[in-house]
This record gives sequence, structure tokens and C-alpha cells, in this order.
Amino acid sequence: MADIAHCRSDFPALQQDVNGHPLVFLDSAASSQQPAAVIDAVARYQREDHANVHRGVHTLSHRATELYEGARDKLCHLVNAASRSEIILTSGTTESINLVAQSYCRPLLGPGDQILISWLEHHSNIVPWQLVCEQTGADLIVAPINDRGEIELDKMQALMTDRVKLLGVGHVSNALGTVNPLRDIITSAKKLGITVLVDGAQGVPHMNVDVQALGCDFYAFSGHKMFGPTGTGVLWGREKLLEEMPPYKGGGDMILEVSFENTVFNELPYKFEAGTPNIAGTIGFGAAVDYLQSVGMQNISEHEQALHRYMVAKLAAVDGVRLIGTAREQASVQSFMLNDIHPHDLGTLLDHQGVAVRTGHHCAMPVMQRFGLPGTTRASLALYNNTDDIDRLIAALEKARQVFA
Ligand code: C6P
Repeated sequence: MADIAHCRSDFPALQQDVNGHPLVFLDSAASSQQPAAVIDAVARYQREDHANVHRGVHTLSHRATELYEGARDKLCHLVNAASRSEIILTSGTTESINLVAQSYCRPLLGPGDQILISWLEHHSNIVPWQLVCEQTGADLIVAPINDRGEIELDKMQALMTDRVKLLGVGHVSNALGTVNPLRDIITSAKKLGITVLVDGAQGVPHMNVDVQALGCDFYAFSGHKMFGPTGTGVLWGREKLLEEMPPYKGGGDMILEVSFENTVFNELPYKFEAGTPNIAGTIGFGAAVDYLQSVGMQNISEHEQALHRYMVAKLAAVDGVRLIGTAREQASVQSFMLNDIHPHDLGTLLDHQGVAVRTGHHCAMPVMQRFGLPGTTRASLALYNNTDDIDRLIAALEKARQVFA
């Protein structure tokens, strides 16, 4: 198992100065940096092995296919899927959720049916459901959150009825860091036979995820938040459901036979992977999985939890800081306000000191509306962060407080 303190040196982008200061990167929830192992795997493929997958009899095509399908196997093991057929390679969480909305929900829903989500969701776990509701006449209903930023479980359970055909819930809130009580939510939904999709964009990078143990039906995540390239992602789904779903994109590779009269679709998982995929990115995604596992998910989780506690304590002690999101269980993310300074102004000032954070609504506008804010400043952690990074953030905030006094 790698010593986590040494991991930082694996990330070339972290070895630079920004605006005259060594970079402190606290924006991994938006997109994490990539270790050299990932960058090299992509470059090696581009230099030596590039060809289209599943199509050629020649050596390069075989090599590319082996690397691409090898990444699928790694992802299958990472989340403990029952079979590699259940791992649909997508461009990211957003595409994975749209796939479920269009392939699973659209044929199923009609007027009177409901999709249930929570107030905590990212726009990617809101808008695809709004679209399919518009297309089918179904309704989107929303479970509230409390002032700490936790789903009000009893109210969510009260909304679970036989009208609800799908429940979409995040694993970890990207805006507030809340870790949702998935076991309780899924158990309650399953008692009523409700299909459950988990948006795991902020889950998989930070903790062990076992989709079979969770008991959900779909789990979506993105490569670029877990040290892989952008434009990569996974939809895990139960094989039985995926078998019954029609594809939502047509094209090459997702067919067995095409005539003008009839098309026979390919088997899983290819039925959902029309067209030439992001081969290089997916190979990098596979290398990112190797990297995560070489560090160890348990190791990562413990490191980030300890660092999160340190960050919250330090932030809370800064005069004028108000923490937004104080759930009893949080992971990797902390949102806050500093006095009445606009988050964009604060973010710019922090950037001048080499500290990268995200500011704004974090693609979770309903969460901001719930707290009566236009946006927040958000610091988010990954395995390469350490207490020095937090100390630099705090020093930069103290300076900002004086500038805006
Ligand atoms: N959140 C953030 O800064 P994509 O863009 O498809 O890789 O991921 C979308 C997405 C879905 N769900 C959650 C919980 C997310 O956090 C995100 C991406 C980034 O918080 C960019 S908005």
C-alpha cells in the first residue's frame, strides 16, 4: 500500500507555482488532477496502440480493444459489479443519468407516475428527470433537506408511494458534502419496489463502493473526479434491467445486424455504446482505477476524513466564516461564506494567493435557494491534499478578510 503522504509527488500539475505561490488545489470535486501514471497510460496508447476498438483484425486494433476492455474489467471490480456486462462506459455521470432517464424511464412512465429526488441534487440529477417528465406527463417530486443540509428521511419516506417509479439520489452532495444515508433510503424504496439510481459522482472517488451491497439498481460516476480523464464515466445497472431497456443512441458497434427492415441490437454492454468511444480516455480511466487501488480506498477515505475534520475546525475558527452544510456525515467538501463577501470575489482573491477553490452555485441551484444564497465558496479535498494546504487556505482567508474589511 502506498504511503499517502508521498502521493502528492505523483501529480505533475501540483508541482507548479500559480500567481507566484506554490499551488494549493482545493477544487477536486469539480475535477481532480491526474497522476503521471494516468497521463503516461494515455500517452503510451496514443503513441503506440491507437486504433479503433472491436472492429479490426489487425494488431493495433486488438491491442486497443484489450486495453479498453481491460479498463471495463477494472471498473467492474472497483464497484463489485456482478458482471462486466453491467458496466456501461459513458462520457460521465451526466450521460449515465440521461441514459436511465431516456432508456429506462421514458418507455415506462405516464401521467400520474412520479420520479422522486432530494433537494440536495446536482443539476445532472434534476434536469434529465424534468425532461423525461415533460415527455411522458409524469411528475417530479422533491424530498426536503434540513438546515444542516441533510435529507429529511421521514419526509422522503412519506413521499415514497406506488406512484413513484424511480428514486434518484446522490451518494455525496457536491455542494455541501453531505453523505446521504443510502442504506436507509434504498431499503425503504425497495420495500415498495421503487427502482433506485444513485448519483455517485462524489462517492466513488472517496470511499469503497459496492453496488451489490448497496442494493440500488443504477449507480453513475465520472472518471475525471477520480484522477481519470474528462469525458469518461460509468453507468452500472442491474443486468436484468439493462437487458429490458432499449438503447437510447443508435449507431455503429451497438448492433449485431442491420437491414432497412430491422436492426438487431448488440448484447450488453455494447447495446448502449453507439459509435467510436473515448478509447484513450477510458484507458486512462482504467489507469486511474489502478492508481486508486494502489493507494487503497480505505486509506484514502481515512486520510480525507481526518483532513476534512481539520479543515472544518480551522474554517470555523476564522472570524466571519459561516459554514454552509454541517451534516453529521460529510465527505471531502466544505462550503462556506466569509462575512458578506461575494464568493466570486473571495475566490479571485484566494487565487491570487495560489489557492484554487470553486465559487458559485456548484450546479446545485436549489441547494443555494434553500440556504438563501447566490452561491458559496467551496473547498474540496482529494488524497493529495494535506494540512499545509488547509493552513494556506486559512491564511489566504485571513488576508481576504483584511482586504475586504
Ligand atoms: N460536479 C462540481 O464542481 P459530470 O459533469 O457528468 O462529470 O458530473 C456531473 C455531476 C453529477 N453529480 C454530482 C454530484 C456532481 O458533483 C457532478 C459534477 C462538479 O461539483 C462540476 S458541476
